[in-house]
Amino acid sequence: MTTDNIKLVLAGPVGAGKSTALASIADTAPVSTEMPLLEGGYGEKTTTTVAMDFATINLDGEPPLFVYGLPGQDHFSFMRSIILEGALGVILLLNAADANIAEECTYWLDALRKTHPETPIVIGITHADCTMSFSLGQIRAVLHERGEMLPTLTIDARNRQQMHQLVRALLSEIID
Ligand SMILES: Nc1nc2c(ncn2[C@@H]2O[C@H](COP(=O)(O)OP(=O)(O)O)[C@@H](O)[C@H]2O)c(=O)[nH]1
Ligand SMILES: [Mg+2]
Repeated sequence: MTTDNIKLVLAGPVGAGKSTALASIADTAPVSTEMPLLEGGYGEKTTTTVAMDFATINLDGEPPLFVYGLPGQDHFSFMRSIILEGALGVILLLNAADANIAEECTYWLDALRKTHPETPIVIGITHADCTMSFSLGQIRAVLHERGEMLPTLTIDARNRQQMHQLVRALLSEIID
């Protein structure tokens, strides 16, 4: 496989940390389409991604990676297939502080697998520092049930090094 033009996609629900993750790893100023949330806020969040986020990243002097963030809201789900077109891998970010994290995991894997049954996916669990009630076992159970073996790491989307680790985990799945 050539490593030219590697397109990766960040997926996951509103508030998981997709836009933050992209800003953390970006080596070019991220392009973002943040707009005020229509119906009040979501926790402390008052804006959301309506079309996509985009940035390029450079790892270890390799050719740049092109990373696109999907909008999390259902309302903009029509954008997902457009952005996923040609993606070589997907990072699914899930929020550990969301009591429905297992359902979110199922929802997003269903949505991704419907159009991309074979595309490598890695899962990043954010906000683990915000909750005592999350355990990785919740995600492992979902994956086990589906028969999917997806690398799953706990990361902070604000942390560049941890995000690089997640991208590297995805690249090794792609190049496998
Ligand atoms: N405490 C904590 N905050 C995080 C973490 N990851 C992301 N955030 C914050 O979560 C908020 C929502 O992130 P955002 O990137 O807008 O989510 P998006 O809707 O998926 O794009 C931001 O305020 C981030 O700084 C994490 O691991 N821990
Ligand atoms: Mg966003």
